[in-house]
Amino acid sequence: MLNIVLFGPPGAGKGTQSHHLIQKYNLVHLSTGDILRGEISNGTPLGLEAKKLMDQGLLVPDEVVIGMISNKLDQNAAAKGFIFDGFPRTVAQAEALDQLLTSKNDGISGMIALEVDEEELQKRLLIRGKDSGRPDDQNPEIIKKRVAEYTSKTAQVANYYQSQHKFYAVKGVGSIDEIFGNIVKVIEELTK
Ligand code: B4P
Repeated sequence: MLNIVLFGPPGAGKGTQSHHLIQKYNLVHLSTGDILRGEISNGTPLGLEAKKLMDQGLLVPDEVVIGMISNKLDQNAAAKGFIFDGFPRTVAQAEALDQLLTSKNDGISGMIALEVDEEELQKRLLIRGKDSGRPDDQNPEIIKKRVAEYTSKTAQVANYYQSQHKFYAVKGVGSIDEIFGNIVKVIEELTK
């Protein structure tokens, strides 16, 4: 199976590139951000709890997102592979994902990290905030908080995959097609 972790700070283009990748490789897209926003719009207890944290730019507890991913893996047992978008965001989540996949005789093929500077991230998210209505995209202070959460809790997830020799960095600035082409080159190497 082809299992890719698409990694990067908020607004790096993970969601954008995931949509292209699932079409090209016929994979299942698992975005914890999208799943959580689905829970919020359905008004579930989980969604109500998650919203309080997401609106402040904070991460949702590990056990919540790990449980969600575990359910999605079970629901998609026949998948050819997965794009993990926005997950894992902590080392505990990365360890849990490895355990879940190992129990299915599977594993992560590689992590692809989109590299984008903070000024560009701010710009992109504020533009998206104008149309998306996402509260976490509309306030520069909340965006800064999300980037701070990324720096303090999420950036180290790259070291986790680096130590397994599964880490690949791709420049995340440029046209969407150009970035997609560079991601595809990494995947072609991985699947040779
Ligand atoms: P996410 O939904 O994962 O949000 P994100 O990091 O902002 O999105 P992404 O990087 O995918 O941005 P996109 O491609 O859309 O998380 C939201 C919140 O959910 C988190 O803050 C947290 O609270 C919670 N959460 C989610 N997962 C969690 C987990 N595992 N553990 C704990 N909490 C979790 O790109 C952004 C914008 O840039 C778009 O408007 C796009 O059009 C634009 N763009 C993309 N590529 C571009 C390019 N090349 N050039 C110019 N613009 C580009």
